[in-house]
Amino acid sequence: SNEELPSTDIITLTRHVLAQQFQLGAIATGDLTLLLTAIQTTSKFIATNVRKARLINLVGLAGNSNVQGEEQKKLDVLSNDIMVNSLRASGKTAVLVSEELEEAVIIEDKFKGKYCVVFDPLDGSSNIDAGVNIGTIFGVYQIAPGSKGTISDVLRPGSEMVAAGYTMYGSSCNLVLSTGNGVNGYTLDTALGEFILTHPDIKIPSRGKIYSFNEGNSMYFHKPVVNYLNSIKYPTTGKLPYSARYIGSMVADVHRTLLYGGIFGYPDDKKSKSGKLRLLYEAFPMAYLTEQAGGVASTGHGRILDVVPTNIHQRCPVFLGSRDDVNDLIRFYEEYEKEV
Ligand code: P6P
Repeated sequence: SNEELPSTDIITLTRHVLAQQFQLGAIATGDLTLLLTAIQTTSKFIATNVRKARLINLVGLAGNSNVQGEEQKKLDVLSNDIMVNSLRASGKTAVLVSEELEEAVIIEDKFKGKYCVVFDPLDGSSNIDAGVNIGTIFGVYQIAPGSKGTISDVLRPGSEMVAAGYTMYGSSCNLVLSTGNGVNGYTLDTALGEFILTHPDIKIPSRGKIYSFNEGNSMYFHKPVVNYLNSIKYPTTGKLPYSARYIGSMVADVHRTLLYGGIFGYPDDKKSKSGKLRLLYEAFPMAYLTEQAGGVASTGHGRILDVVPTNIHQRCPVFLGSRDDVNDLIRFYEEYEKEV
């Protein structure tokens, strides 16, 4: 019969990454692929727990113990524990930085590998009760040649990352990843327990029609941001105004920006002098993905990926998205800096 035969050529994340590593020639030892497999496993665990937590919250169980009566760990703590344990057990990591941990984790020699992973295990978790999409954000450095794996291996510009990605937990579980050769999106097939390639070679449109800022901070915004926003809300050149979309969960706002185009911004302002988003495990990975998808990611004063971190939890202003839109914003900073 002519009904659609199931595709026998499904491309799993692991197969796709391996194929890309082989394209890089013999240097690929498979270590990065194994590390990414560990990251995939954590994403599946977290997806399950996020879904379960929604169910448990929905049935409105009393207090904060779950059906087994165990102490209900906060989801972001649980997600952090899953990631630290899985990444350590992979034997491929040397240094871990988590939004949940004040200090970096230096992996003991027995389990030590050559990669450093910086991550926010469950970004936007304050939104979970509202059913808003939340996610895991991660970036990967290879330890510097000759280094044993210390904090200095992660206090490096995002341009030195070898991979970055996020997993978004929503109606489906989407993992978006780059290992330096473009950006690909995978969707978790829960029946197979595999991430399947669904968005090959994501390219962000050169210009969009959406701006994504928390305008509740408008009274604190610096002049260049005010002037830029006015230019797209009250266009004088006969163009249509941009549409406002702000979810308040970085993974969801960035995912929409990568697919639809436009600009996402969390500026520094009079209230937050370096903005709110963290440099290592929010700004760097999202800037890496944005550039790999053909977009621009700026602090307003320079390329996000060129920033040299001095503290693993420092914050950074973020403007990222379509090339033409972010360049428009940068021009307002350049004009302002000429005036002062
Ligand atoms: P605001 C979530 O708490 C988060 O860290 C990011 O996911 C999100 O982009 C940002 O904060 C939202 O912050 O101040 O607009 O609520």
